[in-house]
Amino acid sequence: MQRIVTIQDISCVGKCSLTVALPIISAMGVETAIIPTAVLSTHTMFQNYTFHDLTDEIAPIARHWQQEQIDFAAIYTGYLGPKRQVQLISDFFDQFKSEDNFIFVDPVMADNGKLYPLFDLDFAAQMAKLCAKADIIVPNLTEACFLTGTEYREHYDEQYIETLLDKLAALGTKRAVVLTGVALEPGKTGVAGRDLVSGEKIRYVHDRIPVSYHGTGDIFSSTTVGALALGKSLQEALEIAADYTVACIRETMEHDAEKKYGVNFERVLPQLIRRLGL
Ligand code: PXL
Repeated sequence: MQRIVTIQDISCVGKCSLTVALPIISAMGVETAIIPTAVLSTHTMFQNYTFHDLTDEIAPIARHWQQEQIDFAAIYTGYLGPKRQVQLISDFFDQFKSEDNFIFVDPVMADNGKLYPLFDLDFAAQMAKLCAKADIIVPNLTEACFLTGTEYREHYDEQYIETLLDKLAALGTKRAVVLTGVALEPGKTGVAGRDLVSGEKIRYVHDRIPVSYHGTGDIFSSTTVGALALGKSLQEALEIAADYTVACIRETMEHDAEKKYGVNFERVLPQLIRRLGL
């Protein structure tokens, strides 16, 4: 059985970060080790959330795992808390990266042209250094702009996307850079990326559902990592993840209007499992 490790916060209510990564990747038949970087009562789109920083746990956990010679088929990072975590995660990569595994960084920090609460430009600069150590990165358009010092645009064309991909590639990421939420045609959205080994384009276009639920980026990344750990190609993994995310949104729209509670990914898991032939 494959084992991956995911490093991100645990927001106790709100279906994002570890509360989606753990169930989804586990349901895909992949063991999911975790390092919780912080415990929050909810994610930061709620008001008055609590935040307990677990930064000091990262290095001792890593040391113990080294003593136990534990290894991982993938290292997947998402939302990271205080800035000094980035250096600790970079050290973790040095300790656990091998020839046989891959590092997947979702540089969670921003959306819709704005940084999330608690993040600043210096964090974005640190995150760019982490992206340099990754095999695969999956920023949304806003995150890509903050990572590369590019002006964010609501309306853009293929040339803007290609330039952004050039700049992301220049960060030093090894295998692929993938932009999420790329909408070049009316009513459609998808991913646009580049395989940095072959130079080939990565594209997937699907229906755009004009509602924005919290945590869907984490669902997308978790599913992509799970599919890659199962041996799918990056193109296939991204398609599986995008289709699952869309299915989660459709299922939720029928029942729940409150966006900050996330999507009903649980109800659509059987569909994902069937598609994977598990
Ligand atoms: O889904 C990204 C995410 C994860 N964790 C926390 C967040 C967010 C986005 O706002 O606040 C705590």
